[in-house]
Amino acid sequence: MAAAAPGGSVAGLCPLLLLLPLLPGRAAALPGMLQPRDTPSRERKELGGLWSFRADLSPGRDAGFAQRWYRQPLRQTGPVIDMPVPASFNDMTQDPSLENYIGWVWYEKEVLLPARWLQDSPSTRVVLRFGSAHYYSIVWVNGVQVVEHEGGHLPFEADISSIVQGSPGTLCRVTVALNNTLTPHTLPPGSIQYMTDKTRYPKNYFVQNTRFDFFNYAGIHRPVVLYTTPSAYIDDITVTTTSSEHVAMVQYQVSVVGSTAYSLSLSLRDQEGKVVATGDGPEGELKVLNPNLWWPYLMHENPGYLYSLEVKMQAQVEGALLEDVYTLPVGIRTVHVTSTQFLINGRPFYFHGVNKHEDSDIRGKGLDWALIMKDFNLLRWLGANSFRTSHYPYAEEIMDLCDAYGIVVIDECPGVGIKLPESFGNKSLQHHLAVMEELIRRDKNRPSVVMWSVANEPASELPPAGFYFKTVIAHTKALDPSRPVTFVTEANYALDRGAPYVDVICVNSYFSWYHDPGHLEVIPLQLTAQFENWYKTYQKPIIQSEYGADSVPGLHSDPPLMFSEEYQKAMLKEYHAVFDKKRKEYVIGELIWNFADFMTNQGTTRVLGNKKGIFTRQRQPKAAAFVLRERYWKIANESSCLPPVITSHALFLK
Ligand code: BDP
Repeated sequence: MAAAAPGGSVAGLCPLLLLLPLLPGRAAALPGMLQPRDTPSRERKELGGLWSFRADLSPGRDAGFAQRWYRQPLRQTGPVIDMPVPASFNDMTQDPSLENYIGWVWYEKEVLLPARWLQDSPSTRVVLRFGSAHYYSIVWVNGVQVVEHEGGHLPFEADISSIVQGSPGTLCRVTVALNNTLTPHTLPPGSIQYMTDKTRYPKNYFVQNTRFDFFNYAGIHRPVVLYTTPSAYIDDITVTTTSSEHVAMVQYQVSVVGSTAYSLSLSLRDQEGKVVATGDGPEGELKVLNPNLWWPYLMHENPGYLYSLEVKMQAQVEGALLEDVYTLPVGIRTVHVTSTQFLINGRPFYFHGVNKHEDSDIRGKGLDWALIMKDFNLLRWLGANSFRTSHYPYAEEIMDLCDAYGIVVIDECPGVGIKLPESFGNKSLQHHLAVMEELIRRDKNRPSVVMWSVANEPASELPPAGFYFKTVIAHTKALDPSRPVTFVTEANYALDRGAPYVDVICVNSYFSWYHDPGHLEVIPLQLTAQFENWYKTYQKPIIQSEYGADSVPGLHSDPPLMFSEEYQKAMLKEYHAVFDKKRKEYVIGELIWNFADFMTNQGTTRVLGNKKGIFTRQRQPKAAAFVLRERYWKIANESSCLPPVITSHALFLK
């Protein structure tokens, strides 16, 4: 959304980026990325709290590398400030240059590890894991580089055993260099623009242009943990489920690293702790009689039913017997798409939900439990059964709650703002494929995830978009044949080159807002035509994946004028009337833009951010929230497979 400033020129090569090491091409198969859990064989230590922080303010932003800040405690390299983790750094001080900082920042934490983690060497493995950091990360432990990772929103980790076990009793120093520079080939893409007109800009002046509509927060956004496993360990587990009337099958695959002489045993427990099926070996099938299916919120009186799959590995390593245990929550459910319906467990599912952002005051995109809980309580108050992770993967902690509460998720990768022709080239494509691999590796076992979204509003009418999306979608389906795949489009139905490859058409439109602003009366005609055109062309079910209007809370006007709460309400009602006709045919969902107001770049159409929330950024309802609440509960009552009418959301609050 950031416009190119006049008088500027896009630099061919940006000095900031010369510092970004090039990662090797995609590995054949990624190692596992199981969520760290405490189990009888594994321990965790959270590294949250205050870290030392230093933005590299040198002209080339490269002093940290030139002076090797990772070789010593950061405070010895120059002035540091305390920085909370997890959190974005941008809003943490009163300094506008940190708010808008682009380039390398440095984080550091010193931590003492439990002696038993270090003494059990070589049978204990110590791993350092980041839930996410924006965007390019290089990590050192005690001055030794252990990992680098490209991209925010997804986890990465490093085995640091050999470094920490060499010096027990000493502090373990974790140093992170993070760069939030975006290029046409990162996801999301962006570009650095140097302003060379000396009469208008100071020397070396540049801005980062992005084509997405949220503030580009940066920092260590999700928990950093140290955890242990035995040196032979369960590396990955993949689970898929099928079910017929009284029997379900849970197919599993387990990979082990560190030994070839191992045995695996599996037991699946229900919520009472009763073992309902057992298995052994690295792959197989568990048979569950009369299964408790995983149902979406409001579709069943006990939504989000999760079994626990306990996987036990025993391995011989150099004469010693090592045991590793990992417990994975498993929901049994199926997903199918027909030309007019989205079926979960064979029943039509209608998405009545929201689009969200990871965004809040002060914390930016940093994980915050209080905010997470408030948001889930608001979602359930609203009667929302689903959301899209617009426009990037959300924290694992959020996804856990979707699994547990039965909130259905369209899981979107950070493919937002793919607009420039150069962002459709091979380099971008390879990175996009790698990001899909990382996303699927992380979320493949989650019952709440019913569909992958590979992008939001790309320039899908451009000629290279056809091959690009054909490839990304085919790759996604090859990695996970069990889920439908989509991307979210705003292109004209007749010009879109990616739509032939999706399973569900997800379309965004802002009639009476960006188009014909102020003219609510055009909505019935234009929205009906939108649906009919798409359906006629593709015969695929359609989700209205975004629609909305900004409203400034407390601004009133009758008749409704743009930006008033009344206008947002009136726009909703016009859209809803059309949805109600078309959901009898092939429209399978409506996701409001947006759940809550959120911060964006500054611009002439943004008043301290995007105000299309039905809740304020502080999570207070606007008038539109009550309209949606009434509607969502009504739809839930009509479509519920429960015998009694659902009258209270309290019934469903676990
Ligand atoms: C849509 C984008 C979304 C924006 C929204 C808006 O997908 O990210 O925030 O427009 O402008 O096109 O409010």
